[in-house]
Amino acid sequence: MTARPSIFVLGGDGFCGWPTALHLSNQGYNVTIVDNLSRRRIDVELGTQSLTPIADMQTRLRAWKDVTGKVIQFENIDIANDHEALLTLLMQYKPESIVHFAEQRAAPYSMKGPSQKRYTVDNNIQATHNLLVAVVEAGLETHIVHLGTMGVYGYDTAEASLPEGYLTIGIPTDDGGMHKRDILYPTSPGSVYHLTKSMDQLLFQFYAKNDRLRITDLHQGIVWGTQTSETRLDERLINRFDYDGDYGTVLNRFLVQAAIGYPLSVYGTGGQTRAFIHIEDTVHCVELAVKHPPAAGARVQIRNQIAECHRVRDLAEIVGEITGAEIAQLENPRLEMAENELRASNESFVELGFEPILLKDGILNETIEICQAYRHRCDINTIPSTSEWVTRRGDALQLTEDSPVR
Ligand code: NAD
Ligand code: USQ
Repeated sequence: MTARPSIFVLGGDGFCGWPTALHLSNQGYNVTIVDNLSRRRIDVELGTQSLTPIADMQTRLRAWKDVTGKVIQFENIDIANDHEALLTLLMQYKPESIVHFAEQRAAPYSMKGPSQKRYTVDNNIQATHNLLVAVVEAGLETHIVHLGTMGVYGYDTAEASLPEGYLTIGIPTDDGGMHKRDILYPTSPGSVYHLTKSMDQLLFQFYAKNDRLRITDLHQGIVWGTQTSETRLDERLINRFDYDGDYGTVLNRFLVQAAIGYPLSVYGTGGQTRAFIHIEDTVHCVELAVKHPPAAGARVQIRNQIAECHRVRDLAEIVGEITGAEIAQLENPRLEMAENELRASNESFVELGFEPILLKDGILNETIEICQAYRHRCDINTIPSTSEWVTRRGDALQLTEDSPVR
C-alpha cells in the first residue's frame, strides 16, 4: 500500500481553508490543518459571528471522522510568530505540499485604523516569510501553494485582458535594440491587505530563485457561496459565512441582506467590476494546483483563480430580481475607481480541465436557501461598513481616470 501524500493546510479553519482541507482529505491526502484560530477571535473583537453556526475545531474533526472514517490532524500554531513550532512540524511530517491560506484577508478590516494596518502587515508578511524560511531550513522539496488575490493587479480600466501574473516588456538596449523580459505585472493594491499580497509576490520570487523553492501563487477573485460537497455532509461540518461590514464579501452580503429585507448595500454607482469564483471551484482549483507543481528552479507559477467577472450593480440587480430585494446606493467608504472594466485570463486552470461554475448555472439558489435557514442569526447592526479608506476631509474622495495615481 502506498503512503498517503502528506499536505498541510495553513489557515484550515477559515472560509476557504476548511472546505479545502475536507476535500483534500476526501481525495486521499493525509491532511494536517495549521491554524491559530485568530479569525474566530476577530469575530469576537468585532462583535459579529458567522451567519452559519460553525462548530469548534474538535467537533468539526470528530464529525469528519464519524461521516467518512478519515482523520485530519490539527495544530494550533501562529505561523507568523512561532517559527520553531512550524519548523518542528515540517520536520515531523515532511509534507509534499502546503496550501497557505493563513493571512488576515479583509480589506476593510485592514483599513480600520493603525493597529489593524500594522497587524495585517505584520501577520501576513511574517506568516509567509516564516513559512518560506522554514521550508528552506527543513531542506524539503515541498510545493507551496499560496492564496493570493486578483486585487494585486489593481482595477485601472484596462483595454486588454489581464495576463496570469507576468508581463513581457521590452527594455531599450544601448545599441538601439530591444531586450525582452518577463516581469511581475505591476501591482496597484487598493488596501493594506491587498498590499501584503503584493509584498508576498516579491518574497516568493526571491525564494524561488535563491532556494529553488517550488511555489504556486493563485490570484483568486472574490469567493461566494458557502457549502461544498464535503461541508454539506453533516451540519457540524458547515462552512463559515461572513456578512458583516468588514469580512462579508459583496455577493454573499447581498444574499443575506435580501434574506432579511435589508436594502442591498451598493457602494457608489456600483460600477466596480470584479472577478468571482464559487467556493466549490476554489476547492477544485486548489487541488488542480497541488497536482501540477512547477519544477525546482522554475519561476513562481501564477494562476488566476477566477470563474467570471461582474459589475457590482449588475449583481445587485440579479439578486433583486430573484428575491425582490430593494437596492440602496450608499456613499462608497473605499478609495477606488467608481467604474472600471475588467477582463482576465484563467487559461492556465482551463487547460488543466477547470470548468467554472457560473452564476447562470442556478447555484445562487442554494446560497439563498442557506441565508433563509440561518437569517435568525443575522445581527443587522454589523452590516454597515465602518471602515473608511481615507480620513474624511470634507471633499469627495474618489479615484477617476484623471487621478494622477490610480
Ligand atoms: P479566513 O479569514 O476565513 O481564513 C484565514 C484563516 O487563517 C483563519 O482561520 C485564521 O485563523 C488563519 N490565520 C490567520 N493568520 C494566521 C497565523 N498567523 N497563523 C495561523 N493561522 C492564521 O479567510 P478566507 O476567506 O478563508 O481566505 C483564505 C485566503 O484566501 C486568504 O489568504 C485570502 O487572502 C485568500 N483569498 C480569499 C478570498 C475570499 O473571497 N474569501 C478571495 C481571494 C483570496
Ligand atoms: N462592495 C459594495 N457593497 C458591499 C461590499 C462591497 O458595493 O456591501 C464593493 C466594494 O466597494 C468593492 C467590491 O464590492 O468594489 C468588492 O468588495 P468585497 O468586499 O466583496 O471584496 P474585496 O474587498 O476586494 O476582498 C475580497 C476578499 C479578499 C480577496 C478579494 C479578491 O475579502 O480576501 O483578496 O475579495 S479581489 O477582489 O479579486 O481582490
